[in-house]
Amino acid sequence: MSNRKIVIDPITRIEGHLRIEVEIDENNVIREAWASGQLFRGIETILQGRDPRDAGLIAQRICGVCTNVHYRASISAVEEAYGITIPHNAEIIRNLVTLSLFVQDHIVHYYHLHSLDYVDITGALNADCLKASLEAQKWSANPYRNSVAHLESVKEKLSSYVKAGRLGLFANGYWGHEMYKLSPEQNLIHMNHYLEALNIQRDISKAIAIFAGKTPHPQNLVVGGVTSVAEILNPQRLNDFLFIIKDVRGFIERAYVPDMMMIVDAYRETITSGEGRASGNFMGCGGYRFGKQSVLFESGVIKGHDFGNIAPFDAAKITEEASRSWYENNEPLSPYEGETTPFYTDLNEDGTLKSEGKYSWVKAPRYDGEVMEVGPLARMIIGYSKNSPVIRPYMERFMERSSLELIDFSTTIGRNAARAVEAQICCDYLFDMMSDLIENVKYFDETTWTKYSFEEMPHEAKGAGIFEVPRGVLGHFIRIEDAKIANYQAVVPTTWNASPKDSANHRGAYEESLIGITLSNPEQPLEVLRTVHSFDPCLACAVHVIDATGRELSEYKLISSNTF
Ligand code: NFE
Ligand code: MG
Repeated sequence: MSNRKIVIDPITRIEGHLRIEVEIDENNVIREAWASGQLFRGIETILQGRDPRDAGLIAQRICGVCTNVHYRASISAVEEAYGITIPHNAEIIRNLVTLSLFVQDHIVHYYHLHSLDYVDITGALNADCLKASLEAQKWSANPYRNSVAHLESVKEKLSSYVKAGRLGLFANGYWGHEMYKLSPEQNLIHMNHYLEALNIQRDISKAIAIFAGKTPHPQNLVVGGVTSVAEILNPQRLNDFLFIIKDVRGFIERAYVPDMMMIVDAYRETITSGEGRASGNFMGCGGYRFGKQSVLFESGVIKGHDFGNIAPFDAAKITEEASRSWYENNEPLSPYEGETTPFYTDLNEDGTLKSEGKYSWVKAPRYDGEVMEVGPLARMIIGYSKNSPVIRPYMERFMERSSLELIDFSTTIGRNAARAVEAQICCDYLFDMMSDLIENVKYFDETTWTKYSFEEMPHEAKGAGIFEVPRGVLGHFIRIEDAKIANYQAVVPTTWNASPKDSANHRGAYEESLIGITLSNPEQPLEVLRTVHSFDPCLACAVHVIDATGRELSEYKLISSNTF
């Protein structure tokens, strides 16, 4: 039998529109893969010709999830172009908001977008609640909301959905698939936390809104600083923030991390076999200062899992190319010179992607010509390998309790484990950052904005705002001419990970991670979903602009209707 193609379109439980095609051999092993962003949108073209001070508010509309980070990266790019240094208070406020977003994003990703790839909700209906309560105590000394009565109420709620045929967002799962490995009790524990996580993510949004005014799409950043002036002078508001974060910390310690340990244990075989490992190239730009000289994330570049050999990160080595993407100009370009001119080419006659030609609205960012994986996994690996006093203790604790080696994290499950560890770190360090803010405001300085005069700023300038954000390294690059935005490019985490191939035919990280995976049932390609989901895709961020004429540029097709 010859190779067969499987098309999953759309991949759901992500942000935006992603199509995955894989080619499997006669043993159902994936031999080739194509990741395709299916929507042309982006904001970069809309920004041209505008006042640089307005870029942030527009750029944050790139996404509905990580809105804050586009806002921040954009404002920072303008600040760099103008040579403006923001006050320490402003930096801390920005960090409190961004890192709260990390925590919220990671929790939503794991429970609401990804856990059902491992948790069979129908399995939970057969759980013995007393046994489930005892099971949870194996994974945590103090499991989150774990009374038998509470677990009974969760089970009853789930049963009522099923009995009434109201599966709603739980419909169309591959329930009963042979690759679901949790016991009924473990499934129930997870479903309990799935429901609790809905409250937790709402609460973090409230915390973010204390400083950001609102979320998504905050309102508190301006070129030069932040507008959260009343908040930093009001102990009640600072306390409100900490109270929420304290609850969230409890959830991470007593639910999220223990649940991840349980998943590692139940799916250990897939870790040992290296399922979902990409090229082993990792990139981090580092950042998030606190205290006098500490930093949350380390920067660096690792190639081919060579953890002992970390090159310094240099943003000047970033290019984007479109040789396999639906844009004109195939040359690798610096983001300052980047172009966003659509050039759509057809699909094959059977509706599949062109194996050799252009096949995605996502461009291909490369570092020194090489593919890089970015995100929590990259950050944890770089931090651990560079002996970061922040990252290393958390990683060591997780590794010891789960019997994982560093290389094991470079897998589908490990990518999720790294994200859980990172959520814990970000949450814990919010307390240190708040102390830093209080000390600074109390003893040194109350400033939240660096005064500048727009008229006196250079009319020609360029700058970049480069940050670690929930899914990896984000860069906004602005070129200003005549005091207006001449060119604007956002090189986004999902653009790195979901990138198509390049002119040298190097696969993007999603594609590479899929090669070699065996599908136990090609009709229900659960293994593909798991691995792609483990990156936490956000295609809304990754793609570019609407056609100025409103012309339909891509057709939206549901080829496999039983995906979820
Ligand atoms: Ni739309 Fe994002 C993050 C950015 S995307 S979510 O994190 O930037 O990759
Ligand atoms: Mg871009």
